[in-house]
Amino acid sequence: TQGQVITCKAAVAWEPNKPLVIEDVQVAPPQAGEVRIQILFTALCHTDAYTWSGKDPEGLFPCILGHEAAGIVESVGEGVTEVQPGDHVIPCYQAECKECKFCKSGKTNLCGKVRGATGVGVMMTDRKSRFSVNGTPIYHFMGTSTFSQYTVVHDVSVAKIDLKAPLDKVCLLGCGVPTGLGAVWNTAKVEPGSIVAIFGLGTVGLAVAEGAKAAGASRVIGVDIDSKKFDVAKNFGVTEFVNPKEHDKPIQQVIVDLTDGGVDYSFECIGNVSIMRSALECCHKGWGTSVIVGVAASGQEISTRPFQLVTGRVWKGTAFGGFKSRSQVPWLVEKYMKKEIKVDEYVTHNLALEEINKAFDLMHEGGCLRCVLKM
Ligand code: NAD
Ligand code: AHE
Ligand code: ZN
Repeated sequence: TQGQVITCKAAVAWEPNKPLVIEDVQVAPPQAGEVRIQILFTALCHTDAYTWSGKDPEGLFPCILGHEAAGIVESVGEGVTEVQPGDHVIPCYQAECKECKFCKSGKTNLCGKVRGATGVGVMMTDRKSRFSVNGTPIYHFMGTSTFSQYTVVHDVSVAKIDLKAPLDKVCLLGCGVPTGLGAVWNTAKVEPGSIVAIFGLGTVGLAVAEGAKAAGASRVIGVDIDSKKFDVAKNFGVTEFVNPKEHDKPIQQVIVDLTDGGVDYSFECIGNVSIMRSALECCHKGWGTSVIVGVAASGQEISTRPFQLVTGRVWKGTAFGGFKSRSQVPWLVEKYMKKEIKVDEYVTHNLALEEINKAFDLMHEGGCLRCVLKM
């Protein structure tokens, strides 16, 4: 198949909010600096639902969504040296070129090399898509488009992993689990003994809990409006629960009262700007730090009284938990293989690609953390 167009199945989002359609998609061969990957397993993340909803200012249609996956390199374009056909890989929506201003700064995991193309659904070299359906181009998404049996990505967006790692599990290391762990370890740098509050106990929030427990947090307060999340959250390190629906007071006040003045660290893992405010304001005066992880819709803005910051609270954000993707995803895979981090526990459902619309329904029903699709 090397050098040839591959026709395979992919779930195409033709329009916002309209059910995805399984189409025969033509996938062009990789050009210079590109890698064609056979995706074997992909999970769904809340961000896929967000872009599908039409509220993502970078959302373009028709497109192939998906960004949390694992697969095998099928072929590589000219000049690609770091991976070869047969390698097991995780596509990384946050690239790492190791050469750009961002990569060299040592201050961020963001990479500038291909971001200008991935934000507009095309590949760098010719600003075109490698996907089409009967001649109609289909946009890429986040530089990954994993809801396809074959995808083409930039070489700076591919992490090569251990051949022994089970791809149906480690696909989760493409987004949600690293994001939560890294928000704690890299962005907040939670110290032993800290009091932590987590808003939203989906996969990202539970990975924050797991990271906080590993960092030695003394109390991990989980906040969710879905009480079903509470039982499972205990297994990830959450020590106390608060359901905002059971309180009349603003939720930040409830948490301040529970913690003698506020938490050391809080994490917003929902994407709701009013909860982002609560998460900042439940932090302790003088030092409390709040990390925004959730992705909010186009047009939404955060606000608080500047006095909150003047009096020492700190507002931060994180993308992919601050992990450098190509360098650190293989390390996360090793940590999983050594049973130092959980992954299997986040997989609550397994379906086939053809059932992808059902998988999106499950996401909104609660009781579902990650649904892994077999391609
Ligand atoms: P999810 O849908 O599985 O989990 C969200 C949780 O929030 C659910 O348990 C839900 O019950 C709860 N919730 C909803 N509204 C609430 C409210 N008002 N108060 C309290 N709890 C509420 O989502 P996920 O896949 O875990 O992703 C979480 C967020 O993180 C999303 O916004 C996603 O887009 C974002 N995300 C960001 C990054 C990043 O790099 N920054 C990476 C992955 C995901
Ligand atoms: N296009 C969106 C931005 C969405 C966003 O913030 N994405 C996160 C990853 S979410 C993964 O589930 C991210 O990495 N952001 C940094 C980046 O470079 O995109 C919007 O709202 O505009
Ligand atoms: Zn994601």
